Parts: sequence; C-alpha cells; structure tokens
Amino acid sequence: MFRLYGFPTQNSMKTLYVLEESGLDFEFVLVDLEKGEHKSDSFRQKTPMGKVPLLEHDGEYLFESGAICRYVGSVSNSPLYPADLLQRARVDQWLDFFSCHLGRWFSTLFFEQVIKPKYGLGDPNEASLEEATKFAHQQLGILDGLLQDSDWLANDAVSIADLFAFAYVEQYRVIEFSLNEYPHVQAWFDRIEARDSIAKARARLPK
Ligand SMILES: N[C@@H](CCC(=O)N[C@@H](CS)C(=O)NCC(=O)O)C(=O)O
Repeated sequence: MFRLYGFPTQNSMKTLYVLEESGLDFEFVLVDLEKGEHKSDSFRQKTPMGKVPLLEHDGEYLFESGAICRYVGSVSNSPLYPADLLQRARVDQWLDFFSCHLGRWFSTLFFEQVIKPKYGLGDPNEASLEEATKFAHQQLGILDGLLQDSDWLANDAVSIADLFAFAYVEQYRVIEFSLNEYPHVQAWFDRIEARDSIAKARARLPK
C-alpha cells in the first residue's frame, strides 16, 4: 500500500507525477501547510523534519522528493528508472542537476515572487531574484540546445527525471518568467504536460 502525503508545490508535485506515471496504486493525502498540518504531532511521528512530500509504503516512511522518486521508479520496475546502471546514472544526473541548479533557481523565483508576498514574509530580495534569473536563463539556454536533439532528458526515453524537472519548470507560469526564448524546452514541457499521468495527478489535488 502506497500513500503520498503532500501539498501542491513543486516538491510534492514531482513525487505525485512520478507515482502516477509509474502506474502504482496509491492514495494521495493532502497535508495542508497553510493550516499547519505538517506541524501536528501525528505528522511529526511519521517524519522527523515535518516536511512534505512523505511516502508511506507498507508502514514504512520515506522523505525527500528525490529519494521518493528513485524508490518509486525502483519498486515499480519501471523503465522510468532504468535498471542499466549507466542509464540510471544518466537519469540521476538530471535529478541532481535540477535539485541543485535549474530547479533551485525556479524555486528561488517562486519563493521571492509568490510565497513572500502571499504570506507577508517581506519584500522580494532583489539580489536573489537577479542571481536566480541570470542562472536560470544561462542553464535554460544550454538545456534548449540539448533538447533540440532529444525529446527527453536522459537515454532518449521518458524517465523520472523529466517528471521531476517538469514540476520545477511549471512554476514559470506563476512567476514572471517566459520560456519563449527556449522553443525546445517549451516543446519538451508541452510533451510532458500532454501525458495522461499529469492530468490524473492534478485531478487528485483540491480544487
Ligand atoms: N528537499 C525536500 C524539501 C521539502 C520541503 O521543503 N517541503 C516544503 C513544501 S515544498 C515543506 O514541507 N515546508 C514546510 C516546512 O518546512 O515547514 C524535498 O525535496 O522533499
């Protein structure tokens, strides 16, 4: 039995998309961060840091979105996370790249432009915005070149890396960011968004 505890922001969305695409049977449990549900004793007993996403599998708990995506790909024996070690490492390299670099810049922009004003956390930090914008454009330019020759990030096949990265990049819609300069990134994004798993995952979220 798989149960995913999450909230509709990028870290949970990565895992929700991967679970849905893997075809595993699972339940989605909303942990409403706005109501502080992640701070409850019952949630803290499941996960020490009190963060989402959290995966429950047969009474065991796993936190960290990257670890959850890799685990789901492994236990489902899915081609989304290839068994071949080099191919698997090529998927891993994109997970790590998005966590440490391009996804991080999108998350910074989201935090500064959406989260801070929404929750009264102060003015956007201009230096952070400038740094994130500069590196996001630099890295998107390189990614656009790579996606000119391939439909997917790794091994010429859709993988957990594409779904993971998609959850970061989709934040462009709510921040002041355009993908117009990156037609191959936009085409890759549209290709993922057209998959049934994305619609099914989104349908599990509260309206
Ligand atoms: N590195 C973690 C980040 C998890 C995380 O920061 N989750 C946020 C929501 S996107 C959270 O639970 N925030 C509530 C809190 O930190 O109190 C992952 O990738 O899973």
